[in-house]
Amino acid sequence: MYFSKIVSTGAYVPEKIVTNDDLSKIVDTNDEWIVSRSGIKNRHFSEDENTSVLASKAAKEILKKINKDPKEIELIVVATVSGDYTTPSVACLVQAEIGAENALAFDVGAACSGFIFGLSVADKFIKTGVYSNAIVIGAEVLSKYLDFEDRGTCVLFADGAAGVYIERSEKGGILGEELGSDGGKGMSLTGGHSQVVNAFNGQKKEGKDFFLKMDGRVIFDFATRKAPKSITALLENAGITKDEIDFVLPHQANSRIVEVVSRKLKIPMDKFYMNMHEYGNTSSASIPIALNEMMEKGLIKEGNKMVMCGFGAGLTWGSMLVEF
Ligand code: 4VN
Repeated sequence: MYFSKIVSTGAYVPEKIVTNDDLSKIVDTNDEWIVSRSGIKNRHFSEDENTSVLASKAAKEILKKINKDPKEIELIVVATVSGDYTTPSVACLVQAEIGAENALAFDVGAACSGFIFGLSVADKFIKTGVYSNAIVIGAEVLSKYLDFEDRGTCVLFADGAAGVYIERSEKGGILGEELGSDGGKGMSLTGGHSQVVNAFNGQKKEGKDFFLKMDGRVIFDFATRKAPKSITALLENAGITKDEIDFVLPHQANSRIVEVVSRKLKIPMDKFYMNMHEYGNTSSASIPIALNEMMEKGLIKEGNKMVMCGFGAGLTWGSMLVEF
């Protein structure tokens, strides 16, 4: 059995920054409300770049750093719930755009846990010796699913893409994971419903089910219960204590949720990395955008141990222990 080591990262967010004040001009909200409830100040919204464009730009960033011929990439996994098309997948569009013609390419859809689920799948291909490297990207253009008449959700979500290049290694890298799903609560965070309308069933398209809709209370309770449980189980299974963890990188949904998770785990807030104030909640992209930022700031040193933890729509959750 092999391990998958995170060798490099890359990110791309659309240029346009939308502030809380910008939003308060079109929805009944204000900066104080958004910051105090979520920690979010700014977010990036795409003007004309779809999800595969963001993902391809992130992939090119990654390739530039590792100085590798794209033809040598063996696997591309894109985590997304906001692909340009139902088909082709975003991963296939990225493959063509970056010229990774020898790579297997497919998408994984698990919303806010998507990057962790995608990394888990790629890790299995590497662990079992099928492939020796992979690019895993989280990419979303959620702005196209936002209902700007729903002030509870449209201020939270945003657009962006980022990812990692992982490679076969004899030790280190991904050391453990704890993933799960609770479909029973799935209807508390929905979006992009495709209704069964055809020429023979007499149905007409109606309703707002295309838009992202969230029962914030249910998701908040789920996240603050599940994330600490999942991280505790992950560390127990790996035989590692909390003190040995250098960083916790949570899904960047809401700073208040992260504070509760920190308190419950008794892991101090200064080990948790947060950047939702600049990017909002970019679902699958939130963890890799933050990871790339940590890398670029030089915060992560050789041998450091990190727990990444995604949680959200599905409902789904996933924690992963990584040694750099
Ligand atoms: C994980 C979480 C969230 C989320 C849930 C609730 C929430 C984000 C509810 C209360 C509200 C402020 C906002 Cl924990 C979303 C996802 C989806 O990525 C995943 N914000 N809030 C208030 O009124 O205080």
